[in-house]
Amino acid sequence: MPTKIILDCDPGHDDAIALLLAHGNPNIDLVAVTTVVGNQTLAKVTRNALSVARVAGITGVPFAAGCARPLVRPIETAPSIHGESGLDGPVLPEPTLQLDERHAVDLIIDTIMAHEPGQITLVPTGALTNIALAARKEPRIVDRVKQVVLMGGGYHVGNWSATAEFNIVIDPEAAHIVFNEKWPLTMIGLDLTHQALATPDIARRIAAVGTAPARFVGELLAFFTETYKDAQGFDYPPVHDPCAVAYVIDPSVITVRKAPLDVELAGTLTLGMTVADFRAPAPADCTTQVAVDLDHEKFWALIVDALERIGDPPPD
Ligand SMILES: [Ca+2]
Repeated sequence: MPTKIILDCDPGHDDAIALLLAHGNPNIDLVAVTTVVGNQTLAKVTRNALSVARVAGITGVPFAAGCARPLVRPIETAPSIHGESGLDGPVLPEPTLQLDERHAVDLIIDTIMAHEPGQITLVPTGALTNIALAARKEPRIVDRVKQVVLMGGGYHVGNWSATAEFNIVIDPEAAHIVFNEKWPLTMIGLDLTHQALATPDIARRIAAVGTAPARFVGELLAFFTETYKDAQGFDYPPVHDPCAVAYVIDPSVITVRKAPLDVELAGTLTLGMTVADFRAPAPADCTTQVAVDLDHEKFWALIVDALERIGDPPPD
């Protein structure tokens, strides 16, 4: 049985690849896609999600727009990494899917409540604004989801400040809510995703797939490579978000370690830092774990496999 997931995202180059992986992998049943302000404004990331849906030939999946600003803080976007559109590089096709009329928070709640407990996995790859509001609006979802596998945070390094990662620090209050609910939560943080580098060999393997979606990914990676070089000093870009989807597909791709987690809200130097308590052993009631090691070959093989399965979607 494939795992049912809701992808809550802010496309975003790596979000787009996460969406393609979720669509193209047979172990995933993508039941909803929701968007949140982050890499760019809500309007831009929502349009980007729908454009990626068209590229990948995704139909029959509800897409809903969510929160247009963080809970407390002003909007902070990431054009230095993702460009003015949020998905610069390839030509973005005009969307053909209609947005679901519901707010993302309601689509998330409705989807979880319409399924038996333990059926839905939440995969947030942006700020946690929608997920936090969903947990507050309908607290019963916390017991009903199977698990939360999120891209965000890190236990020894930041990228938007010395100590904090972008998805967490742009809405730390939302992250605090999500990290403190008692659902099983896996933090796929920078410690892990900085191992998911798109090297030239990876780009060649993706190009060799030879389809329109693979060319689209190639163009995304080409842009992402340049901005990560200029803005963050990386030789090759870390492709964060699909790591969370890959863990849901095959947990053997990522080694995890159980540890209590929390989000710093009061620090002057550490706002938005995700703090992992590695004093062993983790308490028996600990529901959180962090990603430690990536099987790079297995991870990229999943991406290439998904692109091969997607093939060239028929024109709509
Ligand atoms: Ca993202």
